[in-house]
Amino acid sequence: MVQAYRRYVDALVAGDWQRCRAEFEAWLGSGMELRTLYTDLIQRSLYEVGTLWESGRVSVATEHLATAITESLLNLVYPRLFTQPRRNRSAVVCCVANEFHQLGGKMVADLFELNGWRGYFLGANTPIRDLTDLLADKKPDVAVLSVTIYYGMDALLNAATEIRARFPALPILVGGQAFRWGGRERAEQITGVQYLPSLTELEAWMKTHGN
Ligand code: B12
Repeated sequence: MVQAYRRYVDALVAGDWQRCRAEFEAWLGSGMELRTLYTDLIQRSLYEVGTLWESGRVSVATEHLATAITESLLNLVYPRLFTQPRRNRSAVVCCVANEFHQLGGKMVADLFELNGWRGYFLGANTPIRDLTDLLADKKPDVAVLSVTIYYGMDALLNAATEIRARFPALPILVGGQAFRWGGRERAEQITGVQYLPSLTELEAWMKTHGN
């Protein structure tokens, strides 16, 4: 496992899509839970790439290539996502305004699908007005906001406040790396907002909300 992870990261940093794909498919074929694959391979490897980039050991271009490879690999998971019985529940998942880190939110939406929910994923940088209009249209059972950059926390709080004003009873889940630096208390002061630290807690939440 350790060696397989190392082979994968080396291939990722080398920009070698073929080797990444081979390693990824081996993990996928091993029957490993998707949540574990997402955290132990995908998340871990991108955090490592981030550290390499931050310390100047890989370029922005290398980081971009690693991210692009990762995004393409996530599509290989699709056949697995829609095999569960549908549960007549849905979630709208998005990254707040000016938030361009979208892989975490994508994983969250995938996990909803894997558990039989409809997981609408809006991607990066979603303006609040468009988000609330979409919520009015789709009428989901929960709105989910992801934030990575800590200076995006105000945008998240604004989005949650706007959603609460327009949809008083809609549960709002929030999460993402930005919460490492704080923000949970301020977010949970808004009625009906709950912070969840991980995909594990998210699956537990689904089980108590209609799963
Ligand atoms: C790829 C990347 C980018 C790409 C993103 C492209 C894309 N398509 O997503 C681009 C090039 C856009 C980018 C830009 C920037 N980035 Co960047 N980026 C990264 C990198 C390397 C990987 C991000 C990633 O996908 N991680 C993997 C995912 C799966 O992890 P995750 O987001 O944490 O999600 C998991 C959990 O948090 C959770 N989760 C997420 N949301 C939610 C919600 C709920 C409800 C729940 C339950 C769970 C949950 O689920 C996921 C699976 O477990 C990180 C390194 C890192 N540590 O992540 C830096 C990093 C996040 N970036 C960083 C920085 C500084 C920037 C820039 C400011 C750089 C710049 N000077 O321009 C800009 C900011 C752009 C913006 N306004 O958003 C810093 C942030 C530091 C900080 N203190 O905030 C990091 C940490 C790099 C570093 N080590 O310094 N980046």
